[in-house]
This record gives sequence, C-alpha cells and structure tokens, in this order.
Amino acid sequence: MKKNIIKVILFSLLFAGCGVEYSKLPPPKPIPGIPCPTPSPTPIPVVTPSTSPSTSPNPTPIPSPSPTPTVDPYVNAESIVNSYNEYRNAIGQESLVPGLSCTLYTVPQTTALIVGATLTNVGSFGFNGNFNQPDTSVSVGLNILPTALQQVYQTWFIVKCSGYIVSQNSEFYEFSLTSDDGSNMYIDGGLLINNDGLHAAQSVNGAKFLQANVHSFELDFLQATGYQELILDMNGSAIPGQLFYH
Ligand SMILES: [Ca+2]
Repeated sequence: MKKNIIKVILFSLLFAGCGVEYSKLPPPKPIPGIPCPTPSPTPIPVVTPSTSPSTSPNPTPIPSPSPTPTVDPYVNAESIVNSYNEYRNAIGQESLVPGLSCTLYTVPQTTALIVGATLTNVGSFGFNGNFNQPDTSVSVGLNILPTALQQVYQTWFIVKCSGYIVSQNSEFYEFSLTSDDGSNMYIDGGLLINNDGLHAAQSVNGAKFLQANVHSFELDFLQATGYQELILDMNGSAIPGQLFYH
C-alpha cells in the first residue's frame, strides 16, 4: 500500500503539467529534461460521401426560344385533300397523290386541233411543277416533258395532263392560258379556256367560281412546228404545283 502511494507521487511528479490527472494531488511543476508522453491522437472520423441521390430539386431547364413557325401556304389544300382522300378510301378508291398525270402522244403532221386529233400514245409521267414554258425555239424542248424526252419529241405532239386542282378558298379564280401552238383547259369536266389551233403565242382568259374543294382538271397542249410556249396563270401567277393531285 505504501509502495503504491509512492508510485503515484512519482508519476505525478514526472508527468506534471502534461494534462494527465492521476490523483487529486495539487499539480506539480514539470521537471525540465523529461519529455511528456504523447497522447494518442483522437482518430478523425472518415466522412464517406453520401451516394444517395441529391434531394435538391432538379434545376428548371431554361426553355430555348422557339423558332419562328413556318407558315405552310398550302395547309388548306393539304387539309382538303386529306378529307377528300378519306371519302375516296371509304368508297374503295385510292388516295390522290401530288402532281398531275401526263400522257405524251404523237400526232399526224396534218393535225390542226387538239380536239379530235388522232393520238398515238408514247407514254405517261407524273408532273409536279408549274406550267411556265416561255416562248422558245423548237430545239429547246418542252419543259414539262421528262428531260430525256425533251430532245426527242419537239414537233407534232400533244401532251394531256389530268388530275385535280385544289381550290384553297371559295372564290372567283381568273385563269390565263398562253400557248404556241394550241391548248385547252378543263375544270370540273367543262372546257373553261379554248386556245386550240395552230398559232403563234396567244393568251386566252377564263374565270370560274370554285368552292374550297377538289376539282377535276385537265390541260392539253399541241406543238406542231416552230416556237413553243405554255404558261398557265391563276390570279396573275403560275399555278403552284402543290395544288395539283391525281
Ligand atoms: Ca409551235
């Protein structure tokens, strides 16, 4: 017992001032030259980053400015044709497709009119463009023909393009048909413009009230010899190909 008390006193003397309290004895002063025991450092807890999803709300994306919408000038025509195709399908007919169906014929060199001409069928092709052939030399070729045929058929032929024209609005339409040689235009089964015959470029006009609907259409053209021209305008400008179907 006595030994233990002496040990406590000695330890207290040796490590006094080192922050180690061994008894309730008054703290002695440190003895120079004797190092203090190094206390084991308190382990620093390792912080493991949380892998759980962040609870912060997703940032609201900044909407990019929407581009200026492109106005389709033929949206009415497409809507009208879609409705008409639904009707056609309901009665077992195929849907109309864009463009006209054209047939090329050769004719005898005695032909003076489209109406009543003796026709020899060469072949058919689809046409999605405008009737805008200016007055040009016979060697240029008619621009509504397939390119490969333009140098082959330059005189004594007739082209008949048929199908439908879509009236986007219910209104009067003024048509102007210019041709060298002859031409005829039919709408809703009736001859609206008669520009038939052998002649240099000349224009004939016609007007008709068309309901916003699909109307049967046919344009016939005769080239005999010499220059050729075929221009069909509606209300002052070439009829857009987007209004034709077959
Ligand atoms: Ca001609």
